[in-house]
Amino acid sequence: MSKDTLFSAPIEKLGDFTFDESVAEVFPDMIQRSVPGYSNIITAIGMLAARFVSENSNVYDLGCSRGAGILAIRRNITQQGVNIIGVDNSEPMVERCRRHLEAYHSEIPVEILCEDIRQVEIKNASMVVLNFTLQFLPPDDRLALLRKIYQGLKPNGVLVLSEKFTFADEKMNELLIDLHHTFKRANGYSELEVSQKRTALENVMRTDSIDTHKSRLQQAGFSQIELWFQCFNFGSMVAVK
Ligand code: GEK
Repeated sequence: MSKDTLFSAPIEKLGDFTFDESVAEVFPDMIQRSVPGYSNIITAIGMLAARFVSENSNVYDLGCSRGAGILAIRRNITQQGVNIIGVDNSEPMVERCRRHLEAYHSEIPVEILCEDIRQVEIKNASMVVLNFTLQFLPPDDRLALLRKIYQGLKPNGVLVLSEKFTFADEKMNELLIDLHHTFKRANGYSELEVSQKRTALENVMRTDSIDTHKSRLQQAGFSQIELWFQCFNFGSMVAVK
């Protein structure tokens, strides 16, 4: 696995973070060392798929990156007639995702679309995954996407929404951010890497509070919503139609 050293040397003009070739190359290492609980969440996505995916339905992974969520889903479903659709608008990610999935044998059809998740049609879905993707959409576009997902889900279908959160209480917010940075340093990132990455993400990733997510999901139509996992300022929610 290629190691993420993208922010290890001082960068004079720190541009906005993008999912380009170099990020796609080191992505599995980057997300594993940067997102507390990432592998637990991927495992749980597989468990939720086993429960919620229904026969003859579609499963969507929106912002699928290199396909970790799709693999977990594919390994855990025995239901017949299921189609998995992965969507990502980064060409380098999509290319690697397709290659990665081809390396494992499965009878379950998977289609990887290189598209913007705001443009794809969601239909006949029993499960939709937004694993750390919604935070990269402009805030004004988030409700419309969730509405589209709600409309495309079948009754009893599930949405998994994982995000980095902000917290209303300033002291708590600082504490959880600080613990996240401690987590990154424990995983081998230097102070410089942590701070340069933070700056690069500033304009690209706008995080919401758990309350904002809950009320937005309600506005989109969901009535059963729960936070099922949290580690520091990262977490994952489930919403059932
Ligand atoms: C995982 N879910 O490994 N349309 C399509 N894709 C997008 C858009 C958009 N508008 N905006 C961002 N992306 C994955 C991890 S990473 C999370 C998801 C992170 C894509 C982007 O190209 C990237 O691959 C992904 O969303 C976010 O479980 O890097 O923190």
